[in-house]
Amino acid sequence: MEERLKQLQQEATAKVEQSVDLKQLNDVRVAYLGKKGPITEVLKGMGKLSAEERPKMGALANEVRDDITKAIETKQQLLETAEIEKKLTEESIDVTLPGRPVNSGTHHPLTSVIEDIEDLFLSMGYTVEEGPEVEKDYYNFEALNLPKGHPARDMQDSFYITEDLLLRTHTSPVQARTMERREGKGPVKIICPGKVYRRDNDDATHSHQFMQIEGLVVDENIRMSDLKGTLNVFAKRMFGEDREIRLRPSFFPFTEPSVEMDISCKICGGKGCSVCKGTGWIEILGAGMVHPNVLEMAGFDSKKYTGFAFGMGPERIAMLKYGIDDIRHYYANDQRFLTQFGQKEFK
Ligand code: 2U9
Repeated sequence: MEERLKQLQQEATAKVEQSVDLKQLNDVRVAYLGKKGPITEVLKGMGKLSAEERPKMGALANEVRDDITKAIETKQQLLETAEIEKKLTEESIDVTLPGRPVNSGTHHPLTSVIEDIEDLFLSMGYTVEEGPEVEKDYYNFEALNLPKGHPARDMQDSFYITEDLLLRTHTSPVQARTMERREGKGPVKIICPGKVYRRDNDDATHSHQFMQIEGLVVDENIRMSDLKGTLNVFAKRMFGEDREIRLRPSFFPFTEPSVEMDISCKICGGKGCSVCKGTGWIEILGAGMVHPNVLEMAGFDSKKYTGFAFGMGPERIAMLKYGIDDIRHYYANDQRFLTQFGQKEFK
């Protein structure tokens, strides 16, 4: 029996040594130490031994089993380490490889121009106000001195949703709503950027949806000279300190008197060219003193308060600033156009 146990020990440790992976090693464990293995088989024959031999053989069998177990454990550790190392070398990455370029977006030119204009007026103490694009007829027209039947509110020119609701045709209703919320108390000093809608056929200079930025100042003693000074600062900061402005008389239902503002043409320096159509001046925006009817309808006492307002189209401003020749470029989402305005490049 002693011979058999020693032989089993030699055989098992040799097989443990020869195992090349964890599966083979486990097969050895099951074959030699399992319930149906040869060591169990040998122990079953212990009953036939004499009383002196039995404990000796028992001790030897335990020793053999412990030896095989230890050999398996040592080999298991070796194989596990080898497996981890193999995985690490196979899965290693080359950290010296150059990175893949990532496409990063840029500001849309209209967004840049709108943010520049916002920053400019914020620096002069204005706040930015926004409002709904689906607007009530009252705020879009009535409150702005455009009563029912006024030619400027022709059904053909606006997108009506119901008899009383339409897509706003300008951002002026935002000013009307803001004034109403202030309950007749000045000062009001706001700019209102946003999308507006008109029933136009799209071409190089018209779009059924475009942007506007309007401004409104209402307080005691606001005069035309305040408007002119503000617009002069705006024109010079936006287009360059060497630009001159001029105001021409105009008409808007919500302002009286009303004006249109031109800036001197930078291309020809006032001599006349194709950009300024030979006049030396370029039209930039409309403005005027807030009509007393508009002040009263929003709950302001027109004997105590006066105000000025102005409105401009960021598409036109960006066209002049960047030399863009077709309004449809803004909405086509063509990367060849868009990438010209950001600091970062699409790759
Ligand atoms: C209130 C009172 C007065 C807003 C004004 C203009 C003149 C104007 C257009 C120019 C070209 C917009 O982009 S455009 O189509 N706007 O000329 N807008 S005064 O006057 C207001 C607005 C609200 C309560």
